Amino acid sequence: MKVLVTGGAGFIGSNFVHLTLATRPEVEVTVLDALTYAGSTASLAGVMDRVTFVEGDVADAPLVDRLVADADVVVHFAAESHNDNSLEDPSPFVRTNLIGTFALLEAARRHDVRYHHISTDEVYGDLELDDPKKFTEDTPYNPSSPYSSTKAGSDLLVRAWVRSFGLRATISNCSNNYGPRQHVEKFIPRQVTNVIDGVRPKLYGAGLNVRDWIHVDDHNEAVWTIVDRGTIGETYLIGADGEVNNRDVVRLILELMGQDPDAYDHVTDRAGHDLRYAIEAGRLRTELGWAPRYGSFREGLAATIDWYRDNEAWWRPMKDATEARYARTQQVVA
Ligand code: NAD
Ligand code: TDX
Repeated sequence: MKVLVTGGAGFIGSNFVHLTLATRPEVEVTVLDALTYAGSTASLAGVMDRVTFVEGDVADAPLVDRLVADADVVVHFAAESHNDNSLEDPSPFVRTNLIGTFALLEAARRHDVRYHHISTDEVYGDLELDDPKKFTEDTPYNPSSPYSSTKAGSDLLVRAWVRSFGLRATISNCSNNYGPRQHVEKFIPRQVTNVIDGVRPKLYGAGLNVRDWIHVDDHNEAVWTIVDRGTIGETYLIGADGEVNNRDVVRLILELMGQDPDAYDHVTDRAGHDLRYAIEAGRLRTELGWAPRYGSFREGLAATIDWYRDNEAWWRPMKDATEARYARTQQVVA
């Protein structure tokens, strides 16, 4: 089987490539990645000689057409992925997340190639802290940010291509991922690398916002489960019942790294900051038989902290520029 992995030099995509090569020797992997600030071939260290790597843009329709024509399956991870960046400049989000997805859908339609679309729970907006309900496949779309609205738009393109053109596609909407090779702009790697550098973690607002954490390998196992056994045209929510508020995550990072759990700062809150995400993954569990392997967030987080301690050469080149960007918009408030 030949798989085209877009965004395979980013966080989740590179972990997907490593997992695929380790567990599915029969699969031939081609990676298409533009190597933006968020992508690096260093994330494919050790496997570059086992993949076909193409540096290019998912919005480059002729290139995408050629690569999709040669694939049996497309798994589309490539995206502009960071909410804070989308508030500063939405334009690359519209281009990559919408125009890029459109180019892939048109190529998959022309060549009748199976397509799997990677998306996020953020398309559903947010929940109140005390809402007993979680997001399900039937929750109405209600995105808050330029990032999540472009992801929502891309999901709707996929649904229309299934209905109107018979595209053989599935969609998955996953909750917040953590694990190795996540960019230091994101919450957990930012705080872990701050602590390594002797800098206090930075909590947006009061820190009561809740995210539903899942290990990246559990997400990627679920993606393969859907590619293997998912029903064409369906959407599957992926989550591992990992709800924790941001303050508790920061306190746990500090504790696991041998620091005072109260040694963090509150900084300027994110505009439009979603309060809570929570996934009900019943369809994936009961219909397709998937279950997460990482039972303990504490253990998964401890292993992730070890990865950042052991791989400073991977993250150090991006750390200063990331913090300089944050310093322009965020001040310590308490
Ligand atoms: P990331 O920012 O770490 O990686 C994105 C990758 O896409 C990078 O390698 C980048 O170079 C590449 N890319 C960006 N623009 C491109 C373009 N125009 N053409 C080709 N390649 C391009 O993102 P991530 O966190 O790994 O997210 C991957 C996917 O998973 C995204 O679709 C995101 O919406 C989705 N998702 C992420 C999470 C999460 O918690 N990180 C949760 C749910 C869903
Ligand atoms: O320094 C920080 N301090 C802080 O309190 C940062 C960077 C974030 N936060 C908060 C904001 C969020 O409530 O932590 C939470 C997580 O923030 P991010 O890592 O930016 O993730 P989020 O905005 O929840 O979106 C993530 O999950 C869904 C991914 O970045 C998306 O790509 C995915 O779709």
